[in-house]
Amino acid sequence: RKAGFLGGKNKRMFELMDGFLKNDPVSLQKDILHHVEYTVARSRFSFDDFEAYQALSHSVRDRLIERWHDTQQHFKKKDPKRLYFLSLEFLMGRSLSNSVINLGIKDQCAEALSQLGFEYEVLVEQEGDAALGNGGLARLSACQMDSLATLDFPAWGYGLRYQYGLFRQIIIDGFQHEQPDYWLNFGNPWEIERVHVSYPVKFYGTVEEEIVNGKKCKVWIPGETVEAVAYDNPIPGYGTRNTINLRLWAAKPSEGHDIESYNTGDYINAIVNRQKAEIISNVLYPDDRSYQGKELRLKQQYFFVSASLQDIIRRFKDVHDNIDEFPDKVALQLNDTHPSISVVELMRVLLDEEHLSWKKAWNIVKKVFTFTSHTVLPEALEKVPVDLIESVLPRHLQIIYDINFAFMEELKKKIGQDYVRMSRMSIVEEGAVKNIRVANLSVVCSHTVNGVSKAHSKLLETRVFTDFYELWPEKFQYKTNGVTQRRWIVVSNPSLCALISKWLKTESWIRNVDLLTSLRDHASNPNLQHEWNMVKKINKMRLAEYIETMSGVKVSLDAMFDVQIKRIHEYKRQFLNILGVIHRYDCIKNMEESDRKKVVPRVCIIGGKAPPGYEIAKKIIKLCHAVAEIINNDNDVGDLLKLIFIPDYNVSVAELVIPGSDLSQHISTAGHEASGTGSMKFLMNGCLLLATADGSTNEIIEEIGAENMFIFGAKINEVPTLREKKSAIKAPLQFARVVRMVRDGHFGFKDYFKSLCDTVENGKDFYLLGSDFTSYLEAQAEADKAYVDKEKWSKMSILCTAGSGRFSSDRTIEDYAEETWGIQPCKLPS
Ligand code: IMP
Ligand code: B1N
Repeated sequence: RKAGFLGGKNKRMFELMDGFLKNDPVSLQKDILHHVEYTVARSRFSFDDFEAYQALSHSVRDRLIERWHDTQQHFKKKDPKRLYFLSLEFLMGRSLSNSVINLGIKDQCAEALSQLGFEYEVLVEQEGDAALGNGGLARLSACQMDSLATLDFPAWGYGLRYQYGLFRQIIIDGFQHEQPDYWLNFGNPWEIERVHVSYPVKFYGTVEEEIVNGKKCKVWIPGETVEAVAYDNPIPGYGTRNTINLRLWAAKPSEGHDIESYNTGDYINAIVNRQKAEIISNVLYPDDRSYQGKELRLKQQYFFVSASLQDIIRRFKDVHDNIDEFPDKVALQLNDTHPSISVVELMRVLLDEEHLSWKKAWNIVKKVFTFTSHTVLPEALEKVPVDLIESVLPRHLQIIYDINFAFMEELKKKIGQDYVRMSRMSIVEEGAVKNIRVANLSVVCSHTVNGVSKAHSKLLETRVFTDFYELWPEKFQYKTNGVTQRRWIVVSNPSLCALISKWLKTESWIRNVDLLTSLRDHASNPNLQHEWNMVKKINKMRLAEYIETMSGVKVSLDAMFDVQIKRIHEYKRQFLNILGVIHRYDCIKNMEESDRKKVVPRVCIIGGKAPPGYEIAKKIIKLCHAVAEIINNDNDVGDLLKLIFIPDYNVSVAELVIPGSDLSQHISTAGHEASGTGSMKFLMNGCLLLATADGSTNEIIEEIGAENMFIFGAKINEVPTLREKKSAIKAPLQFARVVRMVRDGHFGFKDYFKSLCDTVENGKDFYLLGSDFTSYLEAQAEADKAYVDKEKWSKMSILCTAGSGRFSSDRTIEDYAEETWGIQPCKLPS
């Protein structure tokens, strides 16, 4: 280990450090016991699993901190262009298991613990999830951070440190109830509080004019100031010492907060008011895809953006005097439109604080921002009422108007006086309520706009941003999403990981996932197939045990485990899945006893959270329980069919469920799932997909072939026509029959389910469940047929894993680095 310069006290300090912490089991044991005694403050002769988890985590944390320091120092010395990934959501899940794998110390930890009388696997289970996000978008950020670290990119993540993460779902009588997730209750060893890294963030107030150096300047006099305090979360790479940072901001009252009240002697009230500042980072919004233009949401967005930009500019200025070089050293990635107010904030800083000209400031802004859209529907695009911005961020509203004015002038030059088109493209939406279209702002101010799959990108070009695509086709790109094989195979499926390494005779695929394709050569090998099936069986056993403890239902391991886990949304069509289950049930009931022997037994598993205010989604959850109640207690059916709802689906539940699944469903109405990433995790784990040709599924088809999947339903370009014609087309009889069973109260709660049934009948059925139903049942029948042919199924399963390499976030990040961000790896010497 090298000290910066070896004179005086530095020399002494260097002498006192005996290199890095060691990773042999004895050193780990010493560290664990040290933390038991001095950090957790328990006696080393009496501590329980949770305390052991804490002590182990602190020992791992120490190792992360060493690497974190070295990495940051290295970045500082090399001064490469850095990527800053701005996201309002990160779904990190558990950190212990992931860190231990990435540090390469799992076996040593397990051995150290077993001699102390503890089991590594049991301690891992003590950790709660960090759930600072809703679903796919947030978990994607987490996977991408893992890849950025592993590939040695000089990158940082920035986000918000919510006190309350995504709500916990509990089910009472089949209904979803939300409980707060106060995840910091037992402390969080994975973060480092930086009390001294804090910035003031301003809100409200007025804008005034001042003369600076003989020039007129705008000055924002804020009405409220809140302090942003940094919490750093080290993100270790795999097979490298590089450890990058995820910096999350927490809101704290600022020193100057409400000085007036102190002066007027209202001491108690002044203290109470201080607490109000903390509300900003209190709670994560639990609705994905619905925007309500809430003041608190806007304040959250601006709060984290303002603090992050102050931090980024400060870091830049530490080593650079010339602000013109900013775009050579900084890339700012907007994860959807949620952080997009940062384009305006950077303009404001450059204009009002750096006193640059508009032209110079705009040139910088245009070169640093890149934007990724995760949405398909135009109506899901974020809009903020002008009145709201005017009150919360008065100076920003002026700048937005100025950006829009300049853009409209530029547009006029290019397209002439086409006012209809101009009003479509304007950042300002006129109407009864005047709104800022945040997506338009993001497209105008970014040099690159990415979609999250090939199909999504096409939709962006032809439906969502058509006018912009015509104007600037070169701005538009796409990077198909990916997931990290470290968490989704190595951490969550250790048996499969070992099997793959054995057959590929290397562990290199963990960093170089393309190597997985070599599994294709062995897909028909009976030995591999046998071992492969054993691994699946072990994982199914784990899952079956979980199901039994959670729901009391015993499931057969011979049954096909058929899984749909994701947020509950009408477009994701969990309702279609349940109607399919009802159809299967109905068939079994009406069949001759002798025919029942031919039925392929199924365990249908559904899990996911409904946004708290989304009534129809909540009814779908209740329907699942109501149907399960009847089916699971019907002796005619027995092991042939079970329906299970897994409550409180989250990242760690996914890590358990995905490896134990045979079949998984990704059945959104085509054209609605921008990408989908759950499918990729199943694919990696050798689980077959039953899916519509939507989002990234289209690319999975390209990679492993439709013959190795069960694809059904209308295609993206067929959906609009089907929608127009649907009132003229009668739904198939089978569909009408199962919906009728729900309507007639076969599963109880007749009145309650009425509005749910109404969504798919009487000419409505916006998500086309009726028109896709027949082909859905056919695909299900195909899956049954394939499942009984064990050899065929095993081969298909191996081919899934073999073809999953393209869906690694390593590939996504490499593409972004090269085509969008222009950054290079910056690796710590080992
Ligand atoms: P998809 O909708 O199947 O593409 O799901 C994407 C990913 O989001 C899943 O694989 C999970 O990692 C994550 N996810 C979805 N819903 C939840 C949730 O309620 N809690 C935590 N993670 C979730
Ligand atoms: O982002 C994922 C995609 O794989 C999914 O297809 C897509 O639905 C998802 C507002 C969202 N889009 N929009 C959101 C999340 C939170 C929020 O407050 C919108 N999530 C997606 C990753 O690309």
